Amino acid sequence: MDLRQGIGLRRLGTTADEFQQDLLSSLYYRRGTTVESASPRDAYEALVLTVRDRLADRRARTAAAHFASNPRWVYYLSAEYLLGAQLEQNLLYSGTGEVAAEAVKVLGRSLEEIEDLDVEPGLGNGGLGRLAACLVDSMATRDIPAVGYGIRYDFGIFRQSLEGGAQAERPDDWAFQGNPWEFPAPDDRQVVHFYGHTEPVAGSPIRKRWVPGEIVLGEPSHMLVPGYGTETVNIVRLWRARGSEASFDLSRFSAGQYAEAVQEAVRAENISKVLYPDDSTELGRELRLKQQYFLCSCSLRDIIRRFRIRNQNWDDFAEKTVIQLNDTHPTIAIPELMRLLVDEYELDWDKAWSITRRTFAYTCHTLLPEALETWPVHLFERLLPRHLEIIYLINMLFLREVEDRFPGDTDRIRRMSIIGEEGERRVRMAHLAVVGTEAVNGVAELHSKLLRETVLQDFADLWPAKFQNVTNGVSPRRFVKLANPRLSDLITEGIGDDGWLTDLDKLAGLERLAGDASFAERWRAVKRANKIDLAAGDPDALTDVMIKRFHEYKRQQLKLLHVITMYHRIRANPTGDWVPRVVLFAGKAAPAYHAAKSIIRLINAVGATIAADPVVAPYLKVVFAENYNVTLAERIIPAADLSEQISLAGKEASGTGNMKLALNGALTIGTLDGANIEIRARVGEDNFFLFGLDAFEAAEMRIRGYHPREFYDRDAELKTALDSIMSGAFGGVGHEVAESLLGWDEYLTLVDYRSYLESQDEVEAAWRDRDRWTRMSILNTAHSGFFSADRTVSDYAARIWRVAPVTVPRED
Ligand code: CR6
Repeated sequence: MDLRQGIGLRRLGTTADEFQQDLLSSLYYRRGTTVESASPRDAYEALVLTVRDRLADRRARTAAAHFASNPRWVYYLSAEYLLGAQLEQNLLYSGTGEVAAEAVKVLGRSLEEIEDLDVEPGLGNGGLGRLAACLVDSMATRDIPAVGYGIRYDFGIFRQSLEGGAQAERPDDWAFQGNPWEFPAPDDRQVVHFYGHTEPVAGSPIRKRWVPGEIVLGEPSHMLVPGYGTETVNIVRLWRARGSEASFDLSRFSAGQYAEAVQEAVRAENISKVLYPDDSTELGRELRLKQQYFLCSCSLRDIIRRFRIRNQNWDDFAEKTVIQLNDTHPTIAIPELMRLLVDEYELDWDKAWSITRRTFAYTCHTLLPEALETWPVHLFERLLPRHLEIIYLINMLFLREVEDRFPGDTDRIRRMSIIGEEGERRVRMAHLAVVGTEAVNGVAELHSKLLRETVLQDFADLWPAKFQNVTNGVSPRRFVKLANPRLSDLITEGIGDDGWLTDLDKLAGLERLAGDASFAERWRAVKRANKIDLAAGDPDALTDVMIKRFHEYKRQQLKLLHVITMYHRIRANPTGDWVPRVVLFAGKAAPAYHAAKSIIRLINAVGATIAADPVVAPYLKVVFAENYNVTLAERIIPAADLSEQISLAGKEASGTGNMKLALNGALTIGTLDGANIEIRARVGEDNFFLFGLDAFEAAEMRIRGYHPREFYDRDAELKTALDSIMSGAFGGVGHEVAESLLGWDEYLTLVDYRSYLESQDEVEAAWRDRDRWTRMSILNTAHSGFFSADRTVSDYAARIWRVAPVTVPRED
């Protein structure tokens, strides 16, 4: 399929010469500059455009193939995308890395220098956002027709720095110099309504007219999402909020009221300003809900627009469309689709509801009650009056269904209602998401089981078949091939080809090499070279990493108690045979999460004390790498020996950092939580350091009543560690951390402390036996193939989406 035929466009070349020609064209015609006067930014943008053109070519062929086959589409709705830096990835995916490296010489710069200018889009917070990016990558790789929808935040994530050891936040203006990867599509702009009131429609008991109080425009742009080893290029479409033309008040401007003249436009634009605005104020909560609705309204209208290009009949909508809700943030899409179908397209309620229910699927990503969203009814009433009416009707019909199944069980009805009546009346978004979808899944076996047995138990009783598990996965391209080229080459050599990049189970081919001394030697050499690149400390020391968001349930404080205990042990016995360790932390704490920020502060205080102690410093080093993001993860992961996955069992839904680290040959020390369980089952008990309570024991312990002081009194080393914090041994920092551990210890840190330390002793024993450690490391990689996001996507495709791939023909 040559789309250029008939319009006289030339085919893009594949040789270094041709690439160079195109690079120079980009520089002259699109940057408007010359080789002599090109700035580093010009060189960067010219290269991006040249690479982007090659993907745009494939994108055009993909769109044509999709149009021709009118397939069933997956639409992924997500508040976050952490796409990572694009240039290196797109060079790999377009197969132009080598020619580009050659071609850029004409600009007098190396590819590496240019790549340094490629900043990652800051459009997400943590695992959920990175998962979204891995899934869209794998959907394209598996030729699944898909669009990811999101918001183009100006400030999707803050930049973290340390000031006096404490986290400081600054805005991260990731697109300050523009984002050359993005294609604006102003013609697909959407109009979004807020506030106002509803009015009855004559002749219809159900339909309503919504008279809005505010109108905002959603302007889309898209980023290309190429598949690896295939022709498919999908897109992520991101919405940015703008005021309408009418939002600029010219008469006020003329009267010198400059701020007032633009206030409405500013208010509109605030919708896509930041991700998860602080919701501790009423205004903040309203802005969050506004954002969620903005994403859903724009995306649904776009989805319907796309549907109607090739289809006329609403009966086909649910056949042609599946909309995956990434957590509850886009749940408002359910009543929005009802509103569009009933009020705007005039379908009757039952038909609309049948379509809606069959269209959506919901992935839950948490078990923490505080993370399950609820919105005050009064907020809905003011911001989205029509949606509240629709939710009430959905709820009424749903509760009737419950009553039919469980007659007289009023307690159950109260528990299951979409409207929570305890205290302030609130809309329970997770309930709405379960009621309005065809499938609900958790993100790891344990998580899905706990969802069915605890948080969503009533729903699982009612609709057992609705509940599924799809274990998360990660992109082997980004997190092995791009992040760890040395290991990738060694793997390819060991297995014989690079087919593992799209069929990660092939890593099992490494198993037979686990006992091969010369292979093991090279495996170690790769790790060592990666550690030298990272430059966090002695490359021969055990590199022990804990990289993830800061949250008390993840228990960075437990890792810290281990560090403090090691510090005391070494001081007490300076001539002991200690295993040298570099303990590396990286991660951000939510700006308003004070307890997490105190832990960061204490880590740095302990690190400084150790660094200044000549007895301990040769054996123990604490490093805090600032501003953790995808790019930094790609540097740390290849250098890790030990992966800390030490959340309290039952709290981490899945984790995906655990998978990335295991794939790169780090050994895991972890609890029976989230995907750790599945990692351990695959890599083998002998190759995993297990400790701590399981989820059942942890829940029991909480119920029985837990007194952290008892653990403190019983364990001399634990006592010493906590006492040293309390007595100010670490620059007087950390009182509140110790106090919360001794007072309440929400996440049972002190309970698991002893077991964790014992497990760390086993880590050291294994580390001392170099050959054993290397063998374990190789086996971790060999048996982690299951954790490819390609497998995750295949699971979704087969069990939830029921979509078939569409092959995009190669250019011939
Ligand atoms: N914080 C889970 O906590 C999981 C990811 C992706 C999380 C984490 O265990 O791996 O989602 N949950 O499924 C939410 O964001 C609500 C996360 O990233």
